[in-house]
Amino acid sequence: MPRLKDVLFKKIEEQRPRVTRLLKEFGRVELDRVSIAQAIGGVRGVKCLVSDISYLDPEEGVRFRGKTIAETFAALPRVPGSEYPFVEGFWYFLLTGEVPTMDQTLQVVKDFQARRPVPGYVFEALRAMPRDLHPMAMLSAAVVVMQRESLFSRRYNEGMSKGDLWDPMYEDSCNLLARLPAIAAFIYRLKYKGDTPIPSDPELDLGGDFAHMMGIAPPYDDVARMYFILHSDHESGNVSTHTTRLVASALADAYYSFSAGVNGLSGPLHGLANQEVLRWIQGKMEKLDGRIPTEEELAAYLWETLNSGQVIPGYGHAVLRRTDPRFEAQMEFCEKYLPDDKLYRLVKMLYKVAPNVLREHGKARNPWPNVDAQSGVIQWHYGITQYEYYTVLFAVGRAIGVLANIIWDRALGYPLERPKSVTLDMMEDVAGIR
Ligand code: FCX
Repeated sequence: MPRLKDVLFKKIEEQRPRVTRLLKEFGRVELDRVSIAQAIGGVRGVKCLVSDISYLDPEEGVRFRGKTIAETFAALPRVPGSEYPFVEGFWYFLLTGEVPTMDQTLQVVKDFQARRPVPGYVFEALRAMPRDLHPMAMLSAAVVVMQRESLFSRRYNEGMSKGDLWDPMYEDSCNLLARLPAIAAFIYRLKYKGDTPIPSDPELDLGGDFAHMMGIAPPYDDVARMYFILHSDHESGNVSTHTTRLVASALADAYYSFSAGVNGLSGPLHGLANQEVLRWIQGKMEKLDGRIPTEEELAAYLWETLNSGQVIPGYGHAVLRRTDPRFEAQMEFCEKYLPDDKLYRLVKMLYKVAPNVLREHGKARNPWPNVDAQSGVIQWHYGITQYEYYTVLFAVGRAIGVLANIIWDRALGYPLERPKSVTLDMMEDVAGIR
């Protein structure tokens, strides 16, 4: 049976001529134009990035390698006795675009198990950090500390040919991805459980081992699998993916690049929104002495937040124009496993009330919930009440997508990213007002 890396190399050889042809024969064909509003407005909607890992349709939501979330979950081999697929099989799928067989999946599981041990100095470095450091800062630091393990950097310094750079990028990415769950779980148990790490179980798959190292019983293993897959990729323009690819485009290795992506994810308008949702909801419940608010009280709280100039966390999206299917996938899980959970009931009520309030408010282009509106509720239910930790879970999932992207970036020889900037004077000249 060919190894994942061999299958990937075959795919790379198939894709390379497509890039060469597009560049050589059609390089001058226009994909898009850029307006002043787009240049000032965060490059919204400008088609200027390339990625085959996933695509985000405003109306339909994300497709991973052409498959919707439901199709992805249905197609991939499942962990025996579990309702969700192996994360390792999803990695195979994102990298190659092919759904792996169970045997191919188990081969990746074994490969990842062998790559799993985290160098001891990473844990020592984490232990030396102040315990009140935000867990995202800890994660970013732990990843960058591991940079000394980078094969990519070593082989680049030895004078490797450009066409082969994808190979050490693949090795670094697999090593990093295999180790991230242990690092994330270590941070959790260091910060919130009195420095009581639980060693990895070498027999378990990535999601199962993560739940084990967190010390949380099933079905949390399925929560981990679902959560990591759902958060993996959301096409390429979002801050964490774009940052990782941008840094890697300067031929920085996977450790430097992903650490930078983690820093981007830690913004409240991006990954930190899942922490903000819980903080916002808990804030309301505290004011009501733990009581669930009525719909009227919730609407008033939404207006209070909007009128004080803040955003409603977990609502709106830069690309999506409907309820995020990642929100719906988590809702399905909640309906099955925690339909009576108090917070879940509140999130459901928010889903009923918030879109109308946001529409009436009239600013957000998309009044519907995104992935972050729901994810904290599930974590809270299974005992992770330290909501500042939620974005770390997002980051472990996001690693799958961004690492797949930077392997392919090196494989297809995508160059250093370097868009052009203009001055305000120049824009006024173009607008004819100066
Ligand atoms: N609450 C209040 N105002 C909102 C809003 C919300 N949830 N969403 C958008 N708006 C406002 C914007 O702040 C903007 O106001 P401005 O004109 O005064 O600057 C206006 O509506 C137009 O913004 P819009 O074009 O709809 O959205 P953007 O592309 O600018 O921003 C984000 C998209 C996601 C940043 C925005 O909807 C937001 O701040 N949401 C809350 C934070 C959040 O949930 N982030 C997570 C998103 C995502 F899923 C992820 O990356 O994890």
